[in-house]
Amino acid sequence: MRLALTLTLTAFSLLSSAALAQTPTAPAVPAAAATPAAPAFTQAALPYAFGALEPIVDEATMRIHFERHHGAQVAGLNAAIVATPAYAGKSLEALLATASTAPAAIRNNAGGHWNHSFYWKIMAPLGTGGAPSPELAAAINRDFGSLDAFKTQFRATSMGRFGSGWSWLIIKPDGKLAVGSTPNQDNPLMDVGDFRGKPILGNDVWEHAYYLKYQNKRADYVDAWWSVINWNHVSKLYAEAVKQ
Ligand code: MN3
Repeated sequence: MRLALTLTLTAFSLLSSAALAQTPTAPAVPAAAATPAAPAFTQAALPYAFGALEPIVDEATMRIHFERHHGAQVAGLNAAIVATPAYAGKSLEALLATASTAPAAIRNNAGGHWNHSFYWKIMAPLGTGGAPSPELAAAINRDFGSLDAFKTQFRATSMGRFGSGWSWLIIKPDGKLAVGSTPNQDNPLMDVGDFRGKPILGNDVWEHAYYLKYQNKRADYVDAWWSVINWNHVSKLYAEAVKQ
């Protein structure tokens, strides 16, 4: 005990001497903050209850889709960034913009996280989603002829996606609206493919989005889905996009 105390005191006096020997010419710089950990991506809460889109999207599908499918993509994205630190600290949008050169785990999970976060918000319980704003309605009429003609094209695009993917309504760089589809978890914000622009509406046509209720009948899901569109939110996205 005495030895330990002596050693401690000796060490202390040595340190003090060393400190006194220094003649700082500049104010002491605070110790550098610890390097922040890579920002973990997190899943925002659903803007409604799991059963809120019944009977169009059933509660079990919503729960599994949100908790397991989307949840796994958020966890997978965080794990992929830990595995490839060059991607740490980038925003989700930045990851999408460079997806063509990213590892598959980054591309797929970043896409999945963005796509699902978007998808939850462009839906709303029956009777609450409103209608396209006059500005959006005018743009739809200008570029598709009518709302019904747009829906017909969107439906055909959704049905034409072989396997898994998404169908989208985007604003192209030239300001025009366009409908198209992307495979897997790709989206029009990625630097891949030639269908690029700012999405304002998108439907998940992976079987996991509809199979429990609609089984193989994707067309029934796509047709029913219009009644839970949050046109108020889609109109807001349109207004924001054309303002930029
Ligand atoms: Mn999905």
